[in-house]
Amino acid sequence: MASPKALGVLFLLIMSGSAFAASGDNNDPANASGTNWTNPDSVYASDDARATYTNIAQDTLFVTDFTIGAASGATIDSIVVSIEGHGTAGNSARRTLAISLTKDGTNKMGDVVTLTLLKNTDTAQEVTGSTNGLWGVSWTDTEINASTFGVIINNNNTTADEIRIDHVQVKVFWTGDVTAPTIIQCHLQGYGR
Ligand SMILES: [Ca+2]
Ligand SMILES: [Ca+2]
Repeated sequence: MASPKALGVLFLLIMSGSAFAASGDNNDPANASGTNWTNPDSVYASDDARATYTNIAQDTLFVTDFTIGAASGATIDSIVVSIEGHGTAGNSARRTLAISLTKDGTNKMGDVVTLTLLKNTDTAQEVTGSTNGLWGVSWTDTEINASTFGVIINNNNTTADEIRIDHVQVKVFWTGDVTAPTIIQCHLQGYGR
């Protein structure tokens, strides 16, 4: 039996690319605003505190600053938006949202996709662009990592039935991490003697 001293113990920690971000991670927003939306920043977390909207003007809810952390030089393959919330109307058209993406935090880019919320029951639902997983838009890692990248949400209906959104998340899938892995810690203990 080898003595404990003779046993080599190797600890190796490798970090790749940007700090712990991975393709396909769920990302939470850190910025939200919208005229006539009440408590817009409630969309940051799934906690049953909700942003609500009862106006008939279809004002935009801007949700940005997702800190995606896509690798430098990566090819952006698809973008998935998840909306957790519900509506109060019996008529499903009055629980329907129009969802699109933005690069600059203000203007819609590419596809606008509709999503019908459930009645009075929070459920997280995922949506992707109708043309392809990129919402009909080309994206660079710089654009996807920008604090102004995000989701634009509008009530798709002009009635005052209440819309309630608990949580908004974005998943971005990418390939081609061109950043070489970096060994940041290496310990060799008790090896040999
Ligand atoms: Ca909830
Ligand atoms: Ca919430």
